[in-house]
Amino acid sequence: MHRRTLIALLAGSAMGGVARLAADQPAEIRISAKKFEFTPNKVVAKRGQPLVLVLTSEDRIHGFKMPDFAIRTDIVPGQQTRVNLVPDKAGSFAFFCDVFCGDGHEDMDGTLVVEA
Ligand SMILES: [Cu+2]
Repeated sequence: MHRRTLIALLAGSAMGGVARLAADQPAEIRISAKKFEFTPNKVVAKRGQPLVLVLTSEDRIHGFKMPDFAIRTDIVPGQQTRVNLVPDKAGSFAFFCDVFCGDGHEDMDGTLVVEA
C-alpha cells in the first residue's frame, strides 16, 4: 500500500517535469482536412503557448482561415502546411475552409479554444 503510493508520487512528479519541459516547446497540433470537415474540429490551447498547426488534406485543396489571428493558408494534399501561432488572447475562435470544395463546404469549420 505505502509502496504503491510512493510509486504513484514518483510517477506523478516525473510527468510534471515532462509537462514543464513541454510548456517551453511549441505544441504541435495536427489538423486533417477532407470534404467537409476538419479533424479534430475543436482544439484547446493555452494563452501564450507557442503552437504549430500542422495542416494536411486527405482529398483535395482546402483552405484554412482563422480571422482572429490573421491566419490564411491553402492545405494541399501530400503536403504538410505548418502555421506558427502564439495565441495572445483567450476565448473561442473560429476557423473554416475558404476554398470552395463542394456542397458541404459551408459547414467545414472548427473552433480553437484558448484558455487563459
Ligand atoms: Cu471548402
